[in-house]
Amino acid sequence: MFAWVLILLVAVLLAGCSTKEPTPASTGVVKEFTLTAKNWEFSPSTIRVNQGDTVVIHARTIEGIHGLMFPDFNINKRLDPGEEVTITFVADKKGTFSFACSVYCGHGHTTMKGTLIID
Ligand SMILES: [Cu+2]
Repeated sequence: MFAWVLILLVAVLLAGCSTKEPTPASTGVVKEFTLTAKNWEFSPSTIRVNQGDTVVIHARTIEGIHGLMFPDFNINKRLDPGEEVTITFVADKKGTFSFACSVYCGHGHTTMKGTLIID
């Protein structure tokens, strides 16, 4: 009896999942960027891609310890000297979004920001 209830429950859950909105598909276009962080700026500070692009960012710090976060894409990485961090995500929504340093790095920390434009 319990097994049947369990099977029924799993079936209901699976059916529920299949009715979810499909996430916008990637166009298959990959846009790669090399991004450096230093006190207190990102270079480049503006990244522009098209909706559906897969964005690959190779990030590193050339001065101090910083972070790199894209709050709208649930990305938050720490940048330690001598290490390259690769971030990959699909630009699945149009708009202008900000990215910023997520590790306190001194008096310029709060101004350490960049812009992600998705057309
Ligand atoms: Cu910082």
